[in-house]
Amino acid sequence: MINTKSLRADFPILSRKVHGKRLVYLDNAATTQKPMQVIQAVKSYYESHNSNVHRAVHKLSDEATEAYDEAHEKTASFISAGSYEEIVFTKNATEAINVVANDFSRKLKKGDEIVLTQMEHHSNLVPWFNAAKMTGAKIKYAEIDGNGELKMQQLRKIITKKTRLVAVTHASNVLGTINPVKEIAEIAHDKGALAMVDAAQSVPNMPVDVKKIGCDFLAFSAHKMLGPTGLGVLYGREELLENTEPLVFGGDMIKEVTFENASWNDLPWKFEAGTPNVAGAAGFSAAMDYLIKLGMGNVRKHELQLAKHAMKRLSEIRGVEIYGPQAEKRTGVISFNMKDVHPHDVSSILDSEGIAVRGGHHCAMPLMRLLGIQGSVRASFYVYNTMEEIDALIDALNKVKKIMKV
Ligand code: 7TS
Repeated sequence: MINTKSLRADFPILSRKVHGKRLVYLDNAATTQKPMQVIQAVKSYYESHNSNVHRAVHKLSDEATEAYDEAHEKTASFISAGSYEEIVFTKNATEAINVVANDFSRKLKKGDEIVLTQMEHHSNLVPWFNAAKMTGAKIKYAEIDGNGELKMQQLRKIITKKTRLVAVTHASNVLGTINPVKEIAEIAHDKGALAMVDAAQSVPNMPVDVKKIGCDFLAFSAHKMLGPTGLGVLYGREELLENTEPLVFGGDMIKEVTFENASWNDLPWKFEAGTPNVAGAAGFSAAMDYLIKLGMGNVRKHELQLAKHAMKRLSEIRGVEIYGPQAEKRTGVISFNMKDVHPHDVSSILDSEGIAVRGGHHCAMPLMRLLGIQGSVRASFYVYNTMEEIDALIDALNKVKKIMKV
């Protein structure tokens, strides 16, 4: 089990005050806080090893290159990919999805179909709109039921011989719903389609094994799993990445350049044009080490405990409506609304109590429309959150009711 008491001491920001109150940080689905080990890794990189990678033959460049390449290898092992060649570092999960969508926008034909779900983040919607617009391909949606879970029967029906790709979130950033991505990848493959998983909300929160899932592509961000901002990951099966066009062109992604032409570097470097985020990679390695030490199974258990407690306590407040499935079927993400109070008002009052949650559409406007709401309040938990912090959230929500007279 996770011992939050000793673990919290690793996170300097958790001891700061907000509006004179102790910080209760419950906005982890947006980004997580960073432990000293990660901050130290970035600092030590700049203090002692800073150099460019994959070019000069001097000691510092060797060290920077080693740190950067090692981060790829660690990532491959973290999600059980075949090798570091299958791990592309991008700016964030959004860019990772765009690499794949860009390639599809060159290859799709009129009449081809892409299947998405109604619970996607804008990052796994808008790039596909662009691919569809460029090619005349059609987008279809797997629907969700009243519990915020995918209707698997309907999903099976809309994946056909015309489907080229099924792109689905592993866990919803609004509902918390964990989707059966292994089953979905199997259904896609049965029809000859590829399967892409948006794992921005799953790799940080539970054990994820790309081989077990059987997906073709998978995307996530370091900053949602204790790592630095500015670093994302695209996993792709080697033979698929070999046949995927780069999104960005320039230095370091080439093998040979003449005045007329260029050939691409080996995987994964052909996707990593320009000077990459080496310091971010050093920090990300430290973040993965931290999570490996905790054990991703324990991370999942801890979040489940918090989600159960939060759902029980939230449902005791009259006028609070929670969206999405029961705790066992979700990550530590809970979206809710308080009757007759705008989510921004709830978030503002919580902020004045030192409690950070997100209020709004959570970059999932179509899902909001489907739920018949403009937005929601979202509390999302991570390894350092405690039962007492959830109780503080509940006390503050009761205060909201008093202030708003509802
Ligand atoms: N996919 C999902 C499911 C997400 O939740 C997010 C970010 C992304 C993709 C994009 O990740 P990025 O690192 O490229 O930004 N979600 C959120 C959120 O829920 N609140 O802030 C960012």
